Amino acid sequence: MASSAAMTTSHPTHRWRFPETPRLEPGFLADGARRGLSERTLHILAARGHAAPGDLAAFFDPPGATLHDPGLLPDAAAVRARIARALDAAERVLVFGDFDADGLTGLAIMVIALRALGLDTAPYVPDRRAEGHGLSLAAVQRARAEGRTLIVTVDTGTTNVAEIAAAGVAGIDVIVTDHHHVPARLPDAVAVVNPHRPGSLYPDPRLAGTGVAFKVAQLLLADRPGGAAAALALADLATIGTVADVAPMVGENRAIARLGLELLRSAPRPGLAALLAAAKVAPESVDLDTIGYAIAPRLNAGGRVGDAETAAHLLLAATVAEAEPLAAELETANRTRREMTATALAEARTIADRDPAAAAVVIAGDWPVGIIGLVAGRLAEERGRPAVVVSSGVDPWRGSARSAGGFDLAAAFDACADDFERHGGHPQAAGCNLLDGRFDAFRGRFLRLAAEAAPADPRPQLRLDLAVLAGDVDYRLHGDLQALEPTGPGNPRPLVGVAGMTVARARAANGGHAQLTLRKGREVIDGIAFDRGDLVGLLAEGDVIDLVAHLVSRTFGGYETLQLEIVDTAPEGTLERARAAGATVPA
Ligand SMILES: [Mn+2]
Repeated sequence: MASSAAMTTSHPTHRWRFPETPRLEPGFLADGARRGLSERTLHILAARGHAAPGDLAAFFDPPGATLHDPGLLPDAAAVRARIARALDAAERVLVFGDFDADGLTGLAIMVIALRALGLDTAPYVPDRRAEGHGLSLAAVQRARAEGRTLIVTVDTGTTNVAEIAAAGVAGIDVIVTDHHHVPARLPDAVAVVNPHRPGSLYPDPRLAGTGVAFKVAQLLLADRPGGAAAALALADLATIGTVADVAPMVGENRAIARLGLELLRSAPRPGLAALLAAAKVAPESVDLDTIGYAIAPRLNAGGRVGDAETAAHLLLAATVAEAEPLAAELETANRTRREMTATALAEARTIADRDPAAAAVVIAGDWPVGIIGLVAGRLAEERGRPAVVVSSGVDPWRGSARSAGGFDLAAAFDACADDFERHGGHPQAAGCNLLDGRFDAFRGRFLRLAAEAAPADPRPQLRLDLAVLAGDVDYRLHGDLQALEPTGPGNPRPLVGVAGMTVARARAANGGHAQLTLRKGREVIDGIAFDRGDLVGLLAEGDVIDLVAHLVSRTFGGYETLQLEIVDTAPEGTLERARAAGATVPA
């Protein structure tokens, strides 16, 4: 047993938590064994809520076989009928997509599907600054000017009562496809395809906007020769939008991602091939992380600092030659976006540092509206508390917020509604337009709400999937964890607690990281702790520690080797106490 006189002072910076693991039913274990899954993998799945009959099939069966019937979507019959009429009359169509990666990829899916049916279809992406979110009157005017008598929205439209009425007056029908919150009053559209509609029979409402578009493409292409396969070939686009929108990587989203990753790796469409080349990413190495840090930011960059239509044209490009200049344009926009974000973030940190004890970060500055959400996200992540970043360079002032620690932003913004012209969002992310002169009042109110909700122990929580002894860290464990891929939000990379590793060496690495050499018995294993340069001063050779890490396999000069991506460390014995407590580890 470890003595309390552990020589290290590396106390955990997080609360380590073990989920409650349900008892595994014999049927579940037998099904898992048939699929070649280890008991460790099955325990993780069960603790993540996948222990019901049919859950393993949904998780591991061939993805094409686990997609749901698109005919179950609300208003599916109305969509089919209206598109059939459009084909009969050779109508011209406008597809309206939101300017973020979810909307853009969904827009590309819808345009490709409608063109495959033979409809003259034009894409329309609104300007973030001039038009904002939602179907715009400018788009309705464009449709009218071009003689387009049908608009299909993607990732937006559910709340656009006035704009859809205006389209009706202009003789234009609207089909809404969307996944956003459904208000009491629906617009007067031909169809509102939104799996969140009350009474919807659709089995899995967690689709992103692009996922809904993908399902509508399946619906419309089903009867065509080769149509089913053509629809599945759009899964690459749906995967990008799903990841970018942080939709949970379970259920149908997981099936879409498994199909999509295969396409991205083996045969990326011309626009994505050009984008990956410009980003210096090899297609065969693409995973969901790559989408999150390389692909989605480049698609979004156009909407943030340039022209969002560039990304739409890139996704629709027929050849790499056509796509290359568009990819170069997005590359430039992304670089600009990155520089702007870095400058704004540095200023934002300085302001936030003036009030280090505040339960939330609420700051205003003359920052571009297109990047305040990114700055809020970074601040929330590094400080482990909710962050609201307001741009004071526009009229009205606009704010973007990101949550931390489970704080419900949607509820908090509702409680601050008196200070807003309008507001909206989800528990994790929200936005607002402030009333003139109300920033200070809003700030006070929001900080009080955050303080009331703040936990007694403010350290962020780590949800561990598994606890193992140092000697159990091997390729078999790696294989057991790999079974959960692809991972993402809702199905995160497994976090493993490892008990009793001996520190052989700790040294500082470039970029503020710590590089550790660890011993388990006679073997050594490499560890890297990103942004934890502090560990170098806290750990000494010979210390026996517990740690929390992701287990990764790296290739160096043709050799595969295991590495621990260390998130936190603690004196030996911490992990055992955490498990015994079944909950939070004491500091
Ligand atoms: Mn969306």
